[in-house]
Amino acid sequence: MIDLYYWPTPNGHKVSVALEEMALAYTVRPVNILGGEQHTAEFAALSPNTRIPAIVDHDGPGGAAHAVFESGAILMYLAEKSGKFWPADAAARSLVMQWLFFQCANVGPMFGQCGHFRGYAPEKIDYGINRYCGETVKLYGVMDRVLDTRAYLAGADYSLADMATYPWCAPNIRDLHAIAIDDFPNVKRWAGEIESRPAVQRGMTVLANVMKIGNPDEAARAALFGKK
Ligand SMILES: N[C@@H](CCC(=O)N[C@@H](CS)C(=O)NCC(=O)O)C(=O)O
Repeated sequence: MIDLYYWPTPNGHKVSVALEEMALAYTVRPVNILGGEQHTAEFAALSPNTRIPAIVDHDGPGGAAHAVFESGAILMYLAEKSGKFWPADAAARSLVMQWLFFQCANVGPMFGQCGHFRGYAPEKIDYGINRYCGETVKLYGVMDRVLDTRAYLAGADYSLADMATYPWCAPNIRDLHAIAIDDFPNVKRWAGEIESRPAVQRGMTVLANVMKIGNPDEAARAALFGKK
């Protein structure tokens, strides 16, 4: 059994979607990041950067419990464990890794900061909005061009790269980032295909009732963005 330390955000959704896609049994352990639960010593022992998601696989390598933090590393661990979405062909696997790392190193950080400066910063700072939302639009262009040449980010098959990237391109997140999706028709087609997958629908709705995007109150703002 796998414990999923989670809150319903794009980085959390990457892992809930992957667990559903791979049909791995899991128990959700909510970590209310608006209430500061990510800052407990217990959680920091699992996730040293005190961010969700994290997992504990109670049947890990050698039968021992194994904790994993960082969503990209979690997806790779789960793919290896399940033998699903882990191409045997080295070139195909390399492509999946390239686009998974593209998500972790570019899409996540830039889209995250775009959302922060557009939706959460207490003052409107044009420099931050222009810098990060400009990068976000640029990254939509990169994805749109690659998706003009193939069905999914890493090739003809749906992969870990798509599981990692889609939650950051879901309709409510696009709204937060003020993305005009009709400007990116290939991303629009790709996102539509992914959101019709039953496992994606299940993964994207885990604890969906507990969090709405935007407008954190003062306590949540301190938990998320305060001095740590
Ligand atoms: N690079 C990390 C990023 C994780 C991350 O930023 N998680 C956010 C939620 S989407 C979080 O836990 N924020 C709480 C905080 O910063 O205190 C990953 O991909 O796992």
